[in-house]
Amino acid sequence: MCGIVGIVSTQYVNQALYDALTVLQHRGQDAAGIVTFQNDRFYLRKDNGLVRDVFLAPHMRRLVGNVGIGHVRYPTAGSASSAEAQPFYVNSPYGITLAHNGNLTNADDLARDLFRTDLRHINTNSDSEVLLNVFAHELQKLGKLNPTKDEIFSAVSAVHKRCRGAYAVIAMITGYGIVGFRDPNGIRPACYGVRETEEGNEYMIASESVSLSAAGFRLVRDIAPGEAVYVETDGTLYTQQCAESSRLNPCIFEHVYFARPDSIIDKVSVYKARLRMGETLADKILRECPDHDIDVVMPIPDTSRTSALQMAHRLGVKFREGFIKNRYIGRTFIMPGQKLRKKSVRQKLNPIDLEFRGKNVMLVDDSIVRGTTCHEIIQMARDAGARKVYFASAAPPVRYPNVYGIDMPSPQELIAHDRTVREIQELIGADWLIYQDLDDLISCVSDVNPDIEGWECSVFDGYYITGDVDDAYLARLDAMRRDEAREASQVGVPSDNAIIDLHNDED
Ligand code: PIN
Repeated sequence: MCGIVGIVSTQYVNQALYDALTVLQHRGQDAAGIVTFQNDRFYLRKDNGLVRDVFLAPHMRRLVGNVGIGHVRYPTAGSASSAEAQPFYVNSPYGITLAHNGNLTNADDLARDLFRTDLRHINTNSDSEVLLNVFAHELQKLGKLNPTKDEIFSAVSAVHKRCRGAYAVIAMITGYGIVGFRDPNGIRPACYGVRETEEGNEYMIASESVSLSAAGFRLVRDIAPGEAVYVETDGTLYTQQCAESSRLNPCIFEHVYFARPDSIIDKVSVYKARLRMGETLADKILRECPDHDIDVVMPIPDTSRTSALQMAHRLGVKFREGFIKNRYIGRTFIMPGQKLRKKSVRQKLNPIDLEFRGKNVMLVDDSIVRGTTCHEIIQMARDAGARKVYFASAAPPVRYPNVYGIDMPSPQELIAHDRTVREIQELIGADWLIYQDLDDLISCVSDVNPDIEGWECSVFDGYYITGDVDDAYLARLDAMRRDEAREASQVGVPSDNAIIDLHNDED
């Protein structure tokens, strides 16, 4: 998962981009980058690390200009080195830089075509570099010295024709402006907003609305699936639908876990969706076990807090914070073995024993992926004196890999892959395990925006909306993820292939 932002302003954008990336930091802590331009030159700074570590004062001073884009990266399959930090740059035509969130499912074929037919060289394993070159090639084909908005939109149309998968993109065309677009299913989020100033309108395009509101931009709307938004350097904005056919099928996992609760995505409030997840879970508990003996509902911080709160309210039982999270924990390094995992969970979370002693506790998490942390947490609850430990997941069982930009472990590492709920309950050591039903989860995010035709739920149901994901593709992806995990564990690099660490590591 990654975060992207682009700004056209009446003043220098370096600080505003930095601030926006900080607000989007939860979407990726692995690498960060900003590129700006002034007087037909662009200025780029990118590296591995958190926003606060990548941009020091001297870097910021060099990022001059009123137009720029930025990126925070969480690595997806095939991208791990600092050479793959974004934005990517290609010098022809015009000088284009690009920031991408998502994953192209036909990147290998595209890379081959780019080399053989378009005579373009791809120097990394990143599908984002492929996407940039497709866009650049399609713009170059038009052969114009100065690109018009229509030519830029037609290059986006050509990208839609060639690229498959998920992509929310912001590209900057040096000297001209920025263009943001979303794939024809709108899988990954992107929205834009305006800030009216005396000098004229300023625009921001970003992954999540929270980065707009935090910087004083008013959310105008989400970019529609297949649509492009082009903002020229003088602040003139154009929009156009660039896909032949489009349907809005946003990723449901944004609401489960990735997005910040103070964001609104495709008109759906993430916070409200999480509240509803707590309600539907409570209703399921009451359906399945009307005489339950839950004394207290406890979130596993942080994401699940919203759902847990509402679940407790609906059940009419106490809500308590039983686990306190250490906000200052550093990165955990992969060292194979259960011992380390145990240590890292216990470093991150500490129980308040009093809240557990003699109680039947219902622990709530946003999702269960590998199941390793919940096993440890359940044991901690028992050690703290809980009588019974129940566990609820605000999301359904995660059973399938994600190919649209969420770095899930390989299927064999997913605890729910090929297992029943009772088997999982036993493995994690809970007295009772309850999962959200997929229909309920969908109901939590639906009914707000009639334009949403369906949800991208592949990690739960194994259905891949783009229609091009076959067993061979999944096997290749799996092999790549395993190789990366093996390499990472050999050299002892930070554990950025584990979804469990995504928010926990650095915040
Ligand atoms: C962590 C959110 N959340 C916790 C991410 C753990 C799965 N894990 C997904 C649960 S936070 S595991 O709230 O953002 O800090 O099943 O893979 O062990």
